[in-house]
Amino acid sequence: AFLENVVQHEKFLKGHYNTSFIDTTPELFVFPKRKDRGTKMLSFIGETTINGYPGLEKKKKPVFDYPQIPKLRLLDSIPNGTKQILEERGAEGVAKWVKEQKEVLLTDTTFRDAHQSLLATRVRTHDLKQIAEPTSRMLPNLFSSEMWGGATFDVAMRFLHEDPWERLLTLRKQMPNLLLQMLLRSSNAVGYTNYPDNLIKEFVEKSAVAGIDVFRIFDSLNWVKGMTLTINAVRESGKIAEATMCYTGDILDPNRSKYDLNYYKNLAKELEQSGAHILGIKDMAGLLKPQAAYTLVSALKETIDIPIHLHTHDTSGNGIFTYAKAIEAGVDIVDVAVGSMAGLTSQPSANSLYYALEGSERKPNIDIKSLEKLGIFWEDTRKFYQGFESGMMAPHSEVYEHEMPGGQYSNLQQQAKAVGLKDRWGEVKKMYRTVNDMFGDVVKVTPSSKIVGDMALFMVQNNLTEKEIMERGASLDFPDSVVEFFQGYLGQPYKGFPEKLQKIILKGQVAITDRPGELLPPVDFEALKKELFEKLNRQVTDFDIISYALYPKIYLEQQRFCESFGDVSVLDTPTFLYGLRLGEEVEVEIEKGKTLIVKLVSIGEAQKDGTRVIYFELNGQPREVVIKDQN
Ligand code: 3PY
Ligand code: ZN
Repeated sequence: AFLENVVQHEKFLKGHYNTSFIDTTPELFVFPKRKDRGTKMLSFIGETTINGYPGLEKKKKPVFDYPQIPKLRLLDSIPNGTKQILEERGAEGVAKWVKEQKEVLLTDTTFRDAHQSLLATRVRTHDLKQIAEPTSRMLPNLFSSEMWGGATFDVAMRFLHEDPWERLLTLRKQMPNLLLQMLLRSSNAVGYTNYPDNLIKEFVEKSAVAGIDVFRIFDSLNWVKGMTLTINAVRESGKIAEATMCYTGDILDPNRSKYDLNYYKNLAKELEQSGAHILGIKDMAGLLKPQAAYTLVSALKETIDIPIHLHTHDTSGNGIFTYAKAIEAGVDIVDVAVGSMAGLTSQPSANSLYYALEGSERKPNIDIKSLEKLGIFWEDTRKFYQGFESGMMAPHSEVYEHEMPGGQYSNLQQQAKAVGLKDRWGEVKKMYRTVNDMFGDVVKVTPSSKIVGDMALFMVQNNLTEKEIMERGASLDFPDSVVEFFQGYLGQPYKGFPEKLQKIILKGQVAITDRPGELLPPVDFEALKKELFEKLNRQVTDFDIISYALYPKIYLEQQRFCESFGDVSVLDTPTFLYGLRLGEEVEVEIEKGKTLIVKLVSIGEAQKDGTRVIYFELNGQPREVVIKDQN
């Protein structure tokens, strides 16, 4: 093992060694633990079989149809796409190419926002990688695939027990022809809080290296000052900076004059001047009504020269109508999802848009039969995650009232359930809007939307009204996120904070008005590397260090989870979420060419200490694990 460590060491490989190499390289003496992958995996399957999966109602494992992967002629090479345009012409070249296209271009959000919005972000890499290459072969004319960022980063570690970087690297290989796009919360990266500047730069640089081509950058308060550093970092990486403004309010409503047409025109101009290659309009809740879309896009087309990329959610059911009007006004790219993962809180359906534009010269250049085939795969795959559906069954025009982002709807619902407010969800939604108004009508998108959500939960849970907050707020302990927001740690809202409420919440603490990233001490990556190495007893990659810097607790928990249960990303999703039925047998490919056959033989009676023995067969050999029954 020692020799192996030496010859595999990066310094050794680069020839950077001399007589002190062994003395000064302590990691050479760290040997991998003998791992019994089989036992770890059986422990996880046993655990899930007996205790269920966190956040899912425990029930008998349903029988699922296995999702059909479209049959393709794999001998043909993958057709070229926008990725090759970026490689040949650079970011500016892509922007120019976009403007030259007559038809509307499409971004497919199925791999990110669609499931973030419908299934609480739970879709696993295991499923994505079944369909990534077919997607890139069947939809080579997409502008991009949005497949990373937003909530996927922390959910991957926290709930799916996988490495988000692995997902990116895997999909990058399988989709070599498409621009891969991520959602980046600017100075909040893929988290819920501001990070130091050097961490943001490092995150962008490494995401670009790992495969991201288009960075949709937004600030949760539309604060341009919070975006310029990120835009510059993306430009320096040679990738596409899609600087984005979040749409809130209603430009058609004279009573909502805070965010009027001029507000958006000025913002767009500022973002263009800040170096955006593309302007994003992020209608995260689906509030942009059709006529407003026409007015907004027409005005922006006259204001800026860069292409415009529109994102909406179909919550109200008006998504296709909104897109049709935006397309009429000249929008260049719109976000859609594959039919069976579209609609409601997700993006409008690519399939429906295709038919809606029949007869128009801007009809997208996309193969509808391919979309339908991919839809069949997703229809079955979605069923695996049924327990995470929000329960919304029909278009929900209430969204124009509560204004909750599509990506937040199912998550806040889970949060409400977790604090015992499942039956008061209606009140939570109403309170969400009340809090918005109390906060001075703020842009609500992660993380500002989370703060509005936290406050709404806090008020419903404690049966508090707006009046009570204003009258006896001094005696209340507000959620930390709310306090930090009013301290200015997410940046500055347009037209400032409501002063009276700010005083009540801060209770004499000072608020900052500078950019938070400037005030935070820079991350010492070398020190973190050392710290992690000591904690984990293994070599750590640059990706590990970033994950740890962004989410220290969750990252370490995930590492501990791996020590106990191994790499569970290899399990099929029904087994991952529900375990096994008695007598059921599954094949698990633990690495290329190496498959384990796992069968659940029987479950022992509960012992006095609450444990049960679970009897398996692993490749035909009897094996048992002991699991504590938490029921
Ligand atoms: C995110 O930031 O994750 C969002 O999807 C916001 O809409
Ligand atoms: Zn969205």
